[in-house]
Amino acid sequence: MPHVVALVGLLLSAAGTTAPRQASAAASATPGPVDHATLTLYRTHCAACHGEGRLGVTGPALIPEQFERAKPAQLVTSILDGRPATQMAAFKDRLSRQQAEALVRLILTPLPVAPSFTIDDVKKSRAVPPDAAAAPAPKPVFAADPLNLFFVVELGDHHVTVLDGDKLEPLVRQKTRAALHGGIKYSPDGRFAWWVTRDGWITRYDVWGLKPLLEVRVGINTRNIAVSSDGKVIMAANALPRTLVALDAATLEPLKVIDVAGKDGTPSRVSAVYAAPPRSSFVAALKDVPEIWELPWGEDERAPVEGLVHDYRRDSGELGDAPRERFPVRRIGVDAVLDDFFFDAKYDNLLGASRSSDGGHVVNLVVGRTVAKVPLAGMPHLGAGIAWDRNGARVMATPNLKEGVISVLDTATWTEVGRIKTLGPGFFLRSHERSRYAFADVFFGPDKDKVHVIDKATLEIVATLQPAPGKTAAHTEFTKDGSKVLLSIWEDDGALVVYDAATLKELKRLPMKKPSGKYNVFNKIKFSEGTSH
Ligand code: DHE
Repeated sequence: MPHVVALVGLLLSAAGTTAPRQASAAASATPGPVDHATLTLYRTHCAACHGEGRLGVTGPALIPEQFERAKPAQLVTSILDGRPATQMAAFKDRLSRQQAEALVRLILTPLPVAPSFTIDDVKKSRAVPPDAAAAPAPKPVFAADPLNLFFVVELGDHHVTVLDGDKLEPLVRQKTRAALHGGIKYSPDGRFAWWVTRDGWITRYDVWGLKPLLEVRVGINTRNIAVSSDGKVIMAANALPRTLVALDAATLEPLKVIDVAGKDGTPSRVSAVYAAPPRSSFVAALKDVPEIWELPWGEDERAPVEGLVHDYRRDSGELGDAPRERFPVRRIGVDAVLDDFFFDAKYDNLLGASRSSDGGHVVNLVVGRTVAKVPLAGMPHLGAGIAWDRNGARVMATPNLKEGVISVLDTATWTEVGRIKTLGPGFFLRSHERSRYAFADVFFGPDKDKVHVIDKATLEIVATLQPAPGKTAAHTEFTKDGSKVLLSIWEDDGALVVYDAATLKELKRLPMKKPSGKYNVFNKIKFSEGTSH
């Protein structure tokens, strides 16, 4: 890997020009100068798993972008004590606290040149995991309804548990790479699943065979993936490097790596990528420039996209005699950087959250411009928004990461029709077409062990569940028929609690290790209005 060698050179030269710092018992582990002794420690103890260039091998990349949310003291503890349920061993018998702090200073020092992950790197990473099936199973290896399976992510020890959604019993517990984040994505027929880790590893999984099939790495710090509604393409959104990566969904061969930069050339991280089935396109939220990108996924990019009122490329004369190009980028300029999107049912409009505190912006994808602004409080978590019909209007509701409030908006007028006060900020909201209730957690603050049950007609909180006092309770998902709700007790010694969705009576508790998200195959592939997509 030539770029890794180059990076080691840059890393060494950067360290060499920096004055070594006096070691002291009080030295902090915040970023700062790094000396050659620390680089030697890194090479001796870390490089085999984390790579000479700190870009990750079997262990994750050790660069600041990877640890934006971690405190230096936590990283020191990870080095000295190891990380439970990962391959990260405890180094306290080999390293002093000062040495661990020096290593954390190195880890938190940016690389002099932004690391790259090229299409060749993607290709080379493609591999068959050791526990993979030789081929997809010709029929389900279980008797359960394949469309009523749940894939439950257990963050505690990096597993995905597949549950029979009728009996609510585990079928298999699949080991995954560390730090799986975001929803499990399914092929349109529910036959295959894909998931992605924060350090860019995508797994293709055989839902009938209950075995992994293939893996590929698409980046160093990946945000999420989306699957085209024909099931043929996966698009991955990266924060590092600043790229979108299109893959053949079946073979995980890279089709294209797209550098992401604004019209003026400013490189941008991608916040998230979404599939917009009626538009046959992917829509990407960019983190550093005020643009939204739309990329049609069809093979003949000059053919009109089905469902588009105007073919913007034909209208703008953009097509001309240009050669056919896969995944051409349509840039939609917006007034502010928008990340975290909610889409209306037809995917004509999206509501994007502006982090520059002027609330939500409604962008019409047909005409390609902002058509409304919505004064939303705090930091709405639009990706977790849900929709339903209320009093003859189509409404959507979004939880809020900063304030104890759920905003309810009319999606025709984009005006606020309700504001539900909760016990604190929350992460996730869930419902189902057949349920009168929506479930909202209170992820942050002292009431994190409570989950509100909201009547979708009156917008009132009709019950507050507290399945395990003192323990975080969050993220619900309904069974295919909407009759039961599964809720996580989000702790290492956690559980999945099953409730009757109408009576709210607890039916069952399945012990699990920090269960986070759970994804019902049917609800996901049918784009249920009560779940995120
Ligand atoms: Fe997530 C989904 C971004 C922190 C658990 N989160 C997503 C998605 C995005 C996102 C873009 C949609 C992915 C998809 O399914 O396609 N998450 C972010 C952030 O920007 C944020 C706030 C900061 C960050 O670290 O990136 C963040 N998320 C977290 C957590 O701290 C959570 C609670 C624990 C974790 O796993 O790191 C967390 N995010 C989740 C879960 C989903 C998710 C469980 C899937 C929700 C769903 O029901 O679809």
